[in-house]
Amino acid sequence: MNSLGKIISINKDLYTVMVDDSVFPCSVRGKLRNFKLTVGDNVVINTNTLTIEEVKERKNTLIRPLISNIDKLFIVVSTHIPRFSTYLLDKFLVLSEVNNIEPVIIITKLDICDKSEVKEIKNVLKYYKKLGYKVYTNKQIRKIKKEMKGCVVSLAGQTGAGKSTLLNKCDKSLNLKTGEVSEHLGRGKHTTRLVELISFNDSLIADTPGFSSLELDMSLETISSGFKEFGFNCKYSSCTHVKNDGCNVIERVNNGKILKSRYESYLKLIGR
Ligand SMILES: Nc1nc2c(ncn2[C@@H]2O[C@H](COP(=O)(O)OP(=O)(O)OP(=O)(O)O)[C@@H](O)[C@H]2O)c(=O)[nH]1
Ligand SMILES: [Mg+2]
Ligand SMILES: [Zn+2]
Repeated sequence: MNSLGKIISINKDLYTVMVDDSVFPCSVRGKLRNFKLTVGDNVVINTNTLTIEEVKERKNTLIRPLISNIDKLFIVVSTHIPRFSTYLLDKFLVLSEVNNIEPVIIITKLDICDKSEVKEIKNVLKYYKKLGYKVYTNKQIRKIKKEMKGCVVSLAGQTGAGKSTLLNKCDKSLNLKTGEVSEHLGRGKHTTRLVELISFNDSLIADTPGFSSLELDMSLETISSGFKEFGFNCKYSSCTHVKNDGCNVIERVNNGKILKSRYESYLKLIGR
């Protein structure tokens, strides 16, 4: 019998496929052998032969870790060890925007962050809220669980940011391994290694390794489109916002309408 399911983990040639509440260990056959299936793929399986027969079109795919069909990206941002980085945050936001994934920003380690620094960070985050992004702290578990409901969610964020810790707070029985952050390096050691979708709270969640080597392999136009406040009303239709000759974006950076660090992230992402 054929059933529609979702790949929740891949280990070498073994594909674990979830159909409703059951899990089937499957292999791949025929022409699909040459196709790189990913966690999150919606597939048709034959429940007698335990083979994947067909893969459905994806709505998006993230690479490193490889995962498809994400509804929401929980961007976990540490305020202290590893240090708060608007650049990383902006990078993940661009990644979400261009892949049509709703981003949710979750701030961690406020308890060990300097009070004055917390104030500064909260001020910066006001700008993101004004852009329409949801921002929570990792203490707001009830709200975060509500965000998950009915969704396929991937976590993203630096190693050591507190992704696994956050999921453990959502559900103790998950018992995900969390790691010590090296004080010296200010970063973790990739405690989470495998990518798999975990089913809980009426949602599917991927706790991911830290995306430490996240590269945005995108064109300048695509990166630019990921900064939603930039808009398209510049002097030139194909403005790259790097020359100060009437560029609307630069003007808005100069008069404080666009957060300076956002613009700096943009320049860094396009290699300027
Ligand atoms: N003080 C404090 N420590 C935290 C918080 N969140 C996480 N930690 C600690 O930070 C360390 C790293 O947390 P993890 O949850 O393993 O980080 P991760 O993002 O899953 O890291 P990788 O799996 O390597 O990507 C652990 O020692 C946690 O206990 C927080 O809000 N406050
Ligand atoms: Mg982890
Ligand atoms: Zn411009």
